[in-house]
Amino acid sequence: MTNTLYDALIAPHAENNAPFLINDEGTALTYAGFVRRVAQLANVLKNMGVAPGDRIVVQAPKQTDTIALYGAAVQAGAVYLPLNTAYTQAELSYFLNDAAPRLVVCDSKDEAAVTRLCSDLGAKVLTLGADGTGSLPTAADTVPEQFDTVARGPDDLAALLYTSGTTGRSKGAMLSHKNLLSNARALTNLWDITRNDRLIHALPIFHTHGLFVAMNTSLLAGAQVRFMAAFDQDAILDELPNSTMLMGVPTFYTRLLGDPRLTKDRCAGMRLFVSGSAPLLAETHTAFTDRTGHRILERYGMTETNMITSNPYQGERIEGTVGYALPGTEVEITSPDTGQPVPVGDIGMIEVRGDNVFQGYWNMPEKTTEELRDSGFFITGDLGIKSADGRISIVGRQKDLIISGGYNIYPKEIEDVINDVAGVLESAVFGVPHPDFGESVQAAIIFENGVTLDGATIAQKIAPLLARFKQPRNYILLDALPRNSMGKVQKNILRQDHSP
Ligand code: MCA
Ligand code: AMP
Repeated sequence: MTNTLYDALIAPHAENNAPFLINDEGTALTYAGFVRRVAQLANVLKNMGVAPGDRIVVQAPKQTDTIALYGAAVQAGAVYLPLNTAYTQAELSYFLNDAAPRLVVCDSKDEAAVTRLCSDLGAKVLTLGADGTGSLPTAADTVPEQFDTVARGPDDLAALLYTSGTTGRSKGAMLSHKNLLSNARALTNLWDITRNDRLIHALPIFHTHGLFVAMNTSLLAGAQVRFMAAFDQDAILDELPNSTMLMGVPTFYTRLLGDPRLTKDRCAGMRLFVSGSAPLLAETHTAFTDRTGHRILERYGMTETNMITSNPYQGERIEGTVGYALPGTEVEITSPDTGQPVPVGDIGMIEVRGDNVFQGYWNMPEKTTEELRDSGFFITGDLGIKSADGRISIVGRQKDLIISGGYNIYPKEIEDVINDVAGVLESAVFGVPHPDFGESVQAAIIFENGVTLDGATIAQKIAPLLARFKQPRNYILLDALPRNSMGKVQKNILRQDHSP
């Protein structure tokens, strides 16, 4: 029986007694122990009625069992659907209705609310708490450590990851076994990841960066992973001398640079610092090199495509550029008007094709057609330049998107929620520079005639509907929104007038 991802990432470790996941308490789960736990969790999935192709929603704390559950979903032929733990019940309800999962694994503290949401959908609920206990681990403890792996081919779905949309509705990106494995292979080779590596893992595991870029490459290479429950600056600094790699968003690096304990000596054993998910400022890149002697390797990707480009491991890493197309991946810069390639050095839309590119959006064929060409090229919405030797620089975005601390926030989603508050006529949500998160969310509000609410009241009304990281940090009450002659809101003017 073959299963593309399981056979490459998990099966080879059945007899591997080297440490794999080392948690905050210092306990190490070996690779062989991981393989056994994956099988136990796959047995739980089967016992819960999960059939091949069924979706499993996971909104649970970062635990070794959470990552083993990803492996179990792969082994059982199911589709893993991780969700940001910050999402509110209102947001969760959308994903549950859209994805129609067979099983939802939630934090123990949310069990009652999630059970209520699931009652009409026929989805079962299991729990996994921040202390590692819950009905999921309890069920896994008593079932066999072997499981008959379900056959899955390269084009079968392995994961469904939601990414917010410019229309305000989140879209589920369908990722196949081939999409994930091809990218893991490309990155492992390019970054030279081996069993001698020890990765500091402080990212969340509900997004591509922490889940696929970090975990799939580690599994493929057999590397050790210092698996932190969350970003913890002290712990990262403590681990630097015993580790070889760190993967993070730019906020990780600006925070580390703000700490005098970040020194060349402390980083002497490190061989690779990777940054992605948001633009890394050239000044951060330079300051990091000056302080540590290491040049951060910046790469670029998307949920729909996995990683697209990377600065070289051997060779020059240039600040402000995201490097070359990964092996097996083609990048074209096209005219947003005609879709035809633009001359070298001109700005255009970044498009990408390869085994890394997803299969389309779940239940949204028209969105898929809009963004994924028949030729196989995916239209990223990012604007870039390709140099004569193929190096890509991102110069802007055609899509209206704010990236805060590596989390993507689509203004349309926030505007829709604010506009529903009684008394609000319209709103415009935009990002302004922020020293820690890169960008911070701001909302300009126009009220209906005769109505005035303060920012605190609006904040209170939208709080149950939007994850905290999406909520505006500032409300600007205006008489009118700046518009161009076509009537389009000029967010650049709002940004100019209201940046700190
Ligand atoms: C936390 N808060 C935030 C953010 N994170 N606010 C805005 N933006 C954020 N990113 C708020 C909380 O709501 C809370 O608000 C307060 O900050 C403290 O929360 P805490 O959890 O303690 O924050 P933290 O531990 O300091 O987290 C910051 C962080 C985290 C470490 C930068 O956001 C993070 O891990 N980001 C990584 C995201 C990521 O993995 N992105 C990859 C996406 P209050 O105090 O008001 O309640 S994948 C992707 O983009 C593509 C594919 C790619 O290329 O990788
Ligand atoms: P997501 O929708 O979460 O998959 O985020 C993907 C988006 O993050 C891309 O379309 C880019 O706009 C942005 N992104 C990812 N990596 C980088 C990077 N290294 N530099 C600039 N933007 C990036």
